[in-house]
Amino acid sequence: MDGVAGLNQPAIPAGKTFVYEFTAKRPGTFMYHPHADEMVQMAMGMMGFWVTHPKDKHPLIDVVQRDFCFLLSAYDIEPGAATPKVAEMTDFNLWTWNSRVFPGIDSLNVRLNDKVRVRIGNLTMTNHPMHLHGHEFVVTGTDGGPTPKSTRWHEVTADVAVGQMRQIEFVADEEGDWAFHCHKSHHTMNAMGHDVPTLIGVDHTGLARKVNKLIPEYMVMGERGMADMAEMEMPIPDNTVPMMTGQGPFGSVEMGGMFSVLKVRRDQQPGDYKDPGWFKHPAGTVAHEYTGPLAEPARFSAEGGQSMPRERKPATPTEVKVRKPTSHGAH
Ligand SMILES: [Cu+2]
Repeated sequence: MDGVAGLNQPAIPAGKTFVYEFTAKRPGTFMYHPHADEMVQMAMGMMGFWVTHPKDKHPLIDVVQRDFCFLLSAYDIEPGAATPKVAEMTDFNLWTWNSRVFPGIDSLNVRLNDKVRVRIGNLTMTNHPMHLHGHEFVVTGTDGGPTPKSTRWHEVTADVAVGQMRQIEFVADEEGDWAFHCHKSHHTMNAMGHDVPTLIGVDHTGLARKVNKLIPEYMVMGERGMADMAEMEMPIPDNTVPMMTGQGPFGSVEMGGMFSVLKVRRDQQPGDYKDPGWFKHPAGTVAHEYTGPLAEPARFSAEGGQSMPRERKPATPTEVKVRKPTSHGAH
């Protein structure tokens, strides 16, 4: 019944209901999605997660106090639109966990010294290196089921390839608010224009004001980078999330997409998944500004040199034609 329409079963016509019956033979984490008009249906978010728990104690499955599931999916939704574009192959603009993006996603709230399991299934069209701060974890399960103990080593990032599932486990033995996110930096951002010029280092003081007289609500990318956009919460169409946003205890978090927070608390009750609020950092544990003298950067004398000497030739005038990519239209 692990089927493809036409190959193993007739396709399910619109408005009909089909019955699938099978024996859940082994414990593990599984994903399901249609194999009919697949690209369109998955671009619209038709997919789900399935967890089979062992009936009895399993030698490779530890008891955990917290068990989280993340199904990774991606969408291409024009800012202001409500329907995903279904013909997209690689250039998605919303990277989601359980079809949610930061900050519209729950934090992972656990009790200090809980054993925590996170199951991550990837039904997007690219891989996602999932990264946890503050802890090291082991991969205890794959699509094939629980991994033998001899194959487990500690990591802080586990790549989850297309169509794969990875189950990670760790003991939450560090109190705090710990980032948990995909390590691809554009996957912790929400929809943005791709044709944004890089204006880092460009002084455009007064420019936005002048352009604003002609085009109200115009905004240039900040000279210090895109984070300016998060701080300013630029005007966006309805049904759109900001590219980067989220208000943390120390200011703008400047995140989006595949990002959440693991909150480890001493007084979180067993089985209580409620958000405990921000962590109260003990005195002396938060990074702070250094106001003492700054040393000159130490530079190695050969820095910027080459591993082999260049052939010294007089320069000849050469004409170079460079074609700059202008859009993502040619994927
Ligand atoms: Cu990612």
